[in-house]
Amino acid sequence: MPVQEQINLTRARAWIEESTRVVILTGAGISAESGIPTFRDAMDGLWARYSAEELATPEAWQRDPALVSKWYEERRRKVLNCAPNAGHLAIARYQNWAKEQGREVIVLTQNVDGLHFRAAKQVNAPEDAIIEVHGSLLRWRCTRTGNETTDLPEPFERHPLPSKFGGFLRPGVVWFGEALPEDAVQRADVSTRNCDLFISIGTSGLVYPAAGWVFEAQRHGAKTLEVNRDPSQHSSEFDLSIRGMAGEVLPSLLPS
Ligand code: BJW
Repeated sequence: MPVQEQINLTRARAWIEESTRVVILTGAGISAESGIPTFRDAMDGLWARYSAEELATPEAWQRDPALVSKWYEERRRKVLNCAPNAGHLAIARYQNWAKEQGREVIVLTQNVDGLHFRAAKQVNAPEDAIIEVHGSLLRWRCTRTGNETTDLPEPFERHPLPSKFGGFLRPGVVWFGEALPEDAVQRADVSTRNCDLFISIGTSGLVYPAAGWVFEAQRHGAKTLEVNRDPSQHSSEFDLSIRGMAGEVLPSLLPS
């Protein structure tokens, strides 16, 4: 490992060791090593002519609900066949370690794949400290009543699926232009304002409000650390930026 990277890692470890209230914001990069394409990776196969930004909108659903339902159902099945990787597990073990020491580590994830929860289950880590700010691919919502369900046919026999409440089932994710869940935003606001260390992992920093939380933490005096494979939108504004794959960096960075 280059000397500068070694120095950064040592400094980051010291910050983590001394921090008692930590917020971790994760993005698609943390799930890449589980085999899940990141949001801004080019799509393949039948989907190559679409862009994810185009499909993840209420307008796309209005225009062609069958197409959008099919895309999310494929992604849902893929996720169910993937497993948490070393990065998810390192975070879950760190949450356990922190809990034993009376420290707080909150995970705000933009991912809709449920892998942080599965990692937490695997190592008995606290699940109430994981907040899915963009919803979940695994829960689908009735367009008429807002009722959510995880009880879904395998595979879907129609697209979109009619819900038993008279509407159709749409994925329980947050599309562009939609509000994030109110309780998630509230927990994100409180935890970012009160943390002493904010760690961003595997996110391009392009999508708000999540991309702005690091600045909120900074304004309130937190140190900020980024772990990302490539430079992100805001890399230069973090106090420290570590370049690398989450599944390789996190097990050696986080205590367990
Ligand atoms: C690795 C790695 C490895 C790879 N290891 N790293 C302020 C300014 C400008 C615009 C706005 C603003 N506020 C709001 C907006 C509008 C909009 C927005 O942000 N637009 C921007 C594009 C400019 N935001 C919204 O619309 C939000 N809603 C909102 O603000 O509502 C207001 C409102 C209030 C009241 C009433 C009504 C409305 C909603 C945003 C929802 C985002 N949803 C999506 C789709 C979810 C469902 C789905 O998955 O299909 O969430 S978009 C997409 O982007 C997805 C992701 O969670 C999100 C972030 O992407 P992420 O995770 O960063 O992935 P990538 O692919 O971009 O990056 C991966 C990174 O990992 C890369 O950097 C790689 O290098 C790295 N990497 N492998 C480590 N192994």
